[in-house]
Amino acid sequence: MKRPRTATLTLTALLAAMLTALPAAPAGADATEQIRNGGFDTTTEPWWTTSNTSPALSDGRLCADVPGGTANRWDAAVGQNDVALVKGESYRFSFKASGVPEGHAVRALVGLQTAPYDTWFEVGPQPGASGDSYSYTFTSPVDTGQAQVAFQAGGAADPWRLCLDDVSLLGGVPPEVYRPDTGPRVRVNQVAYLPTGPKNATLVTDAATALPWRLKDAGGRTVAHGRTVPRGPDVSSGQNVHSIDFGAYRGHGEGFTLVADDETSRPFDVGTGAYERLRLDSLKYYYTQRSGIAIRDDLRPGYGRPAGHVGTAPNQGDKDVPCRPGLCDYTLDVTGGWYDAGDHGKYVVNGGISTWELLSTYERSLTARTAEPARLGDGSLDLPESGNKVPDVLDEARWELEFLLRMQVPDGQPLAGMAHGKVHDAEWTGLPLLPSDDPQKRELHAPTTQATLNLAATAAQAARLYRPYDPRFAARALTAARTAWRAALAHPRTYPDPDDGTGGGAYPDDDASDEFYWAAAELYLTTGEKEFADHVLRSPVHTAAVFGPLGFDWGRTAAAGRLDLATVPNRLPGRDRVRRSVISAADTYLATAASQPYGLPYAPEGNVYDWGSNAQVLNNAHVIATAYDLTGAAKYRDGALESMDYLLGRNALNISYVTGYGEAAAHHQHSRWYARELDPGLPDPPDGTLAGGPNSAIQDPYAQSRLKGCTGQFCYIDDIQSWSTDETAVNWNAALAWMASFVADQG
Ligand code: 9MR
Repeated sequence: MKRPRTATLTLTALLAAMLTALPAAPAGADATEQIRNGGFDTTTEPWWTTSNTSPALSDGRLCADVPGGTANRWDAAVGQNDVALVKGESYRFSFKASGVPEGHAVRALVGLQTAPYDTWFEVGPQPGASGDSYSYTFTSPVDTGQAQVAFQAGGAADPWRLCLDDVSLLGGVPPEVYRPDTGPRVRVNQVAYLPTGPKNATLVTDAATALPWRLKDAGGRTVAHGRTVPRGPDVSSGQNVHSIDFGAYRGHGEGFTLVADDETSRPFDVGTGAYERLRLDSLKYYYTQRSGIAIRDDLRPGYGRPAGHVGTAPNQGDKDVPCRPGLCDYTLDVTGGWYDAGDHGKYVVNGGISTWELLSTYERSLTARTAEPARLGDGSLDLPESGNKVPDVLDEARWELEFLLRMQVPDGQPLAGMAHGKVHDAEWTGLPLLPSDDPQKRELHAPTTQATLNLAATAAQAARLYRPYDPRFAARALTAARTAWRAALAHPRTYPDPDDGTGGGAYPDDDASDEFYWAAAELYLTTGEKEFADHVLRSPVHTAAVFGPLGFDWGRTAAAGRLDLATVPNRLPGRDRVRRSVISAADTYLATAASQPYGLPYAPEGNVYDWGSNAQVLNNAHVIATAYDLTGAAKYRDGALESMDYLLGRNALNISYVTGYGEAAAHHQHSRWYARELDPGLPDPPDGTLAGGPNSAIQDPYAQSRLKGCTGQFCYIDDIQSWSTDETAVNWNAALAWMASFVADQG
């Protein structure tokens, strides 16, 4: 029988509770148990199991023999339905669990008991044989009487036994106050400073006056010293901070630390090697994001997996994909490309900017004074295509380009020449889920002007870059780009539906003028034709301020056109003004960085960090770095280098946002297949994976349960459930790859 709730917390009481509660504080007097018979003293009723197991009473516990050989976590489960949740109320979810043999993770969740099975809270502990106790607090994002508490245990090759006891969901508890472990108060780039580059750090302290600092080498010897500069309260973190400049030190080596205010920083190198590695790792990331091809374990040890979405059961495959009902009556082969992020969707819009930034990483190596194209050459990325005499970064980008070309509406069909916006699952799928295990129906979504122009821009850019290696592909790309351009002109306002977000992201955008500008710029740079120059020159975007505080992104693409007009050789009338606009944007970003005690060229309005802020920081740094490529002025090089410090540990959370780089680095990014946090048989994200980063809007329930009221930089949590702060995505890694390559070139 369901027990009634005894009291409702008022909002004021909730807020008071939030301010005073400590982790693991005892439940308040009005806390109410929502689970019926969580103790299993005499019966397992009303708990259910999937039909491949049955609930057995054993020593006052519920035990289930989980069969081996099922595909998904939910293929073998124990649960209880009809649990009531109140929106905004906090719950303590606790249970005891044991697993024999050990080593199996159980997915414990609170979610909707019917389709589409929304998950509001989930964890993936690995219980030991003698039993472990677990306790979590979360806040319900919904009002419902149809919640389910479930323990999913499927997906293992061999059978195992799961036992549960003391399952409890206590409502009306004070929300847990989450305090991130931020380690030592001296914040440094945990990876490396360049010997000839700037070296800055940030100290969190209440001290109002300057303090001494010491730089120590690996042997503990002081190699430099000085005094901090008090900076007062920092808006981006809410902390009181000092800055430390140890740029006068010109030695190199590993294992340095910085000591100030009785705190010792995490260790770091002074050297360039880490950036050579990061340049390659950030690009190698794309191979394991590939769809439509088996990932070879010999090329990426620990990451081998079957091809995703090629039509092998349970996949429905991307070979013959229909449109959403009523949209079209053809099917397309849209195999290949990269999975966008932690989901299995493939999006032309986000694929476009990602491809552009990878191609630009390569294109910069052809034009920038500090670059060497050989660093990105054939064999650099350990790809299946390595050895084909084509630079590996072009091989990787081509995997996506071929997919983008497949998304074009065929001749003879309505909207011929436009590009479908995206292909993804009909419904959102759960985690973890290998691409090859996704059973969902795949669907093409409506063609859009923006997608069409993403195709035009990247295919035009590809046409000039692949010409020396594969003239036929280059010609095919240019033809597709021209076709797309004409189709976009014919349908200039066919925008994506902002509500089309079931089973995949919406990528909403109600302005295509930036995409028109970008595509015209790329077509002009490749062909030199007057039609495209005219479009660029007549576009209001050409003279508009396109480098805002949030930088450029999938929805703000004008910067891509502007940067290429500034850097790729061309004869556009008034090109000098174009270059000056990049340099003056870089000056603004430098001023922003100088005003920030953490040194980042990012100060969003109202301190509202945007979704994917880490990539926005990187893209602002990309503009500063481009000003260096254009002018050779050291201040731009230094500003771009200093931006990396923030990403690699000089931040309020003392975390490196790049997996495998730095002593405390993000490694739980939201992904359906780098999901070690939920399934020990799966890997963490590969080294060189960037996390999305602080996002003030914290849209996911997990982040909401921990971070409500967070300030700027603190709106981030490294947990696989936090899809709004901690996802991986192809556009974000492209920003990292471009910058890592720039930094490596400064060695
Ligand atoms: O990166 C996107 C961010 O700018 C948007 O605000 C957000 C909501 O529309 O979507 C992000 O993109 C996600 C996409 O919709 C689906 N795949 C994962 C992407 C990264 O989180």
